[in-house]
Amino acid sequence: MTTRAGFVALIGEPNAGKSTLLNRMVGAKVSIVTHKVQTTRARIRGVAMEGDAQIVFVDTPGLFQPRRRLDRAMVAAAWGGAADADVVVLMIEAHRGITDGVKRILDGLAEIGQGRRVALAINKIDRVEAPVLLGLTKDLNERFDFAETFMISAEKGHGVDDLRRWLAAELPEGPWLYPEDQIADLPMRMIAAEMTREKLTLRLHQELPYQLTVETETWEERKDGSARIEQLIYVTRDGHKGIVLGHKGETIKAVSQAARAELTEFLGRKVHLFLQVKVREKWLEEAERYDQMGLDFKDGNA
Ligand SMILES: Nc1nc2c(ncn2[C@@H]2O[C@H](COP(=O)(O)OP(=O)(O)OP(=O)(O)O)[C@@H](O)[C@H]2O)c(=O)[nH]1
Ligand SMILES: [Mg+2]
Repeated sequence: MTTRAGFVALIGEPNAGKSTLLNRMVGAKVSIVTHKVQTTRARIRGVAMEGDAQIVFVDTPGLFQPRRRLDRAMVAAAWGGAADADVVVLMIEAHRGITDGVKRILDGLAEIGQGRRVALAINKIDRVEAPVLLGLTKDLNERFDFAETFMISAEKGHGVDDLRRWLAAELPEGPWLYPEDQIADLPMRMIAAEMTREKLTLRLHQELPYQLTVETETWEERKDGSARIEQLIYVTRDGHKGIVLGHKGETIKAVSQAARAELTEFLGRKVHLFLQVKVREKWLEEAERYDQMGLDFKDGNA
């Protein structure tokens, strides 16, 4: 049997639907998704099988103009993901079209795209009419030499099978990179921290989700088969701590319940989740926090 294997990086502006597509390809929720921008912070690998091919999808943080150290480290991680991949998929939001951000990404792709196949995936086609898609396809293909264009809905699943089949055929021949039943390459404690961060991001407003990080402190396997997990939520200010806790602790309680439910489903066993909020003014400038997130601290240097 001739097997194929390789890496496919999903890149695009924040909110393009990269994580949604990764999860659909893998068939499980490996990467967190919210309606807010800059949800994904590091590279997240998910494994999908297509016939005799093993496709390792690499979800990346959205590409935008970075301001803070964390932003710069995220954007560097995203471009790094593209540079390391066999094939790159650029995801564009159908209803937003060619934004300034998309133009900047196309410029960047012209640099790293050399000798690498880049496919275009116009996502969220459920939000526009067909003529819009044709115009957008034409315009984008005039701006960049895409190997192929796909019109998809990562959320509803349209066009996703075609994209997966095409990607599988593009990968080089070679042995699989992961055991056949492995779906993600991310430590469980990080997946667990991400789930909590997703619930926080969904509940908290404005800048707060961007000012916090979640780390799994302890993970204890209990004799009864359950897992006891303690996590720390770092915030930058005392006021933020109050908001995360909420009136009479209601917010943190709701977050904890939602995260625990998802973790329980993911692990298929009982989970005891304990969340604690800590004020750490300078966590955004601490190398250890970046290590925990799976980012390179030095990438954030101005
Ligand atoms: N209508 C529609 N919404 C979608 C589709 N795909 C993704 N979304 C939504 O778009 C939003 C962003 O999705 P994500 O998968 O988190 O986007 P992302 O590109 O990973 O975003 P960042 O991690 O912030 O870079 C979520 O609310 C998704 O439900 C789609 O095909 N159609
Ligand atoms: Mg994402």
